[in-house]
Amino acid sequence: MAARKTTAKPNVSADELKSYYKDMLLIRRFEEKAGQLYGMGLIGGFCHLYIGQEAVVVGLEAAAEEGDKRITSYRDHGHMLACGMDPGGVMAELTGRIGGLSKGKGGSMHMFSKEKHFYGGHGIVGAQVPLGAGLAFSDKYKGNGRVTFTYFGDGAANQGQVYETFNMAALWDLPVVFVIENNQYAMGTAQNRSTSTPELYTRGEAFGIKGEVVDGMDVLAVKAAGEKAVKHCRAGKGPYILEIKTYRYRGHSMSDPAKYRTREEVQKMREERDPIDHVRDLLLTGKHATEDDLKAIDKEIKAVVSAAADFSRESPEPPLEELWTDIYADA
Ligand SMILES: Cc1ncc(C[n+]2csc(CCOP(=O)(O)OP(=O)(O)O)c2C)c(N)n1
Ligand SMILES: [Mg+2]
Repeated sequence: MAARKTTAKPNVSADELKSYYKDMLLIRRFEEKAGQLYGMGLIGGFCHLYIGQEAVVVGLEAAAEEGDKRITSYRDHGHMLACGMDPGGVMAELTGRIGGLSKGKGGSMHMFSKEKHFYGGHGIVGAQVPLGAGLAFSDKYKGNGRVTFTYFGDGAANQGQVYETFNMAALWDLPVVFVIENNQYAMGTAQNRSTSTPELYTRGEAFGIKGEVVDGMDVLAVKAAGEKAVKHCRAGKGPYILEIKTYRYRGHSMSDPAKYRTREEVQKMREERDPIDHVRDLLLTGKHATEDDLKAIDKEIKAVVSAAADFSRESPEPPLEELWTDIYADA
């Protein structure tokens, strides 16, 4: 990806820009804190950080309306924060405490929110794709005008169940936006080593599904593409594919030896393409905010994240009896 030229006058209000800045910064600082807690041994099991990819969820949430649904993979903390789930509840789930969104029994990959229409958190690569189409099927059946954002990775895009889902979603004109978060790697495998046709946005062509490629380091580009996709779905025209080109700065998970790419590659992306720095530049060069305004936002976000971290350490571990609850649906 080429270095970006900052446009001083984007077609967006100062308040909107500030809210994207805040939302992305919350994810960044939250994930950094989660990384620290993991290093201190307070988080067990798997933990996949989203740092670098923040503009994807924040841009798409800006295109969503109340009642729209979202479902994603195990790299899910950013999605939860972006749709308004409580940072304390997410962090306490990471530390396995009763105050966590799954009462400390699910961990990083298994959190849900009925209220925010967030359907997980799925550890099996690609498993959320047919489930996302199922959610869209239910909305279509009810005729409620809602859309489901079904997120998956570039690695998952090579899975068979994705294509069975594309077929059914197109056949039934389901209101689902398939969001391929192409961060260029699937664990330690670069896309060019695993993928015969790298233009993932064309993968729906055989089923008659339109798609487009989007700069995932530019929150405004993501929002614009999201709005177009959502409009298509709400008009009853069926599914839409967005291949969003992004990049993860951290390893696949906390236990990644990171031998498959150079430090320089990561550093270059951070320096030239960072999605948060981009909005920061837009705010400053457009005179929508001063350095002091941004410092105040940074302080506010830090306070939210440190309160979440405190809660995640103070909340007790679930009592043993909790092992037998939430197993079966209420009769
Ligand atoms: C069915 C299945 N196969 C393999 C794995 C192991 N696995 C976990 S994540 C992953 C890579 C997925 O990469 P991608 O879809 O690009 O998502 P990203 O991690 O980059 O967000 C693999 C192979 C799994 N969890 N499930
Ligand atoms: Mg990937």
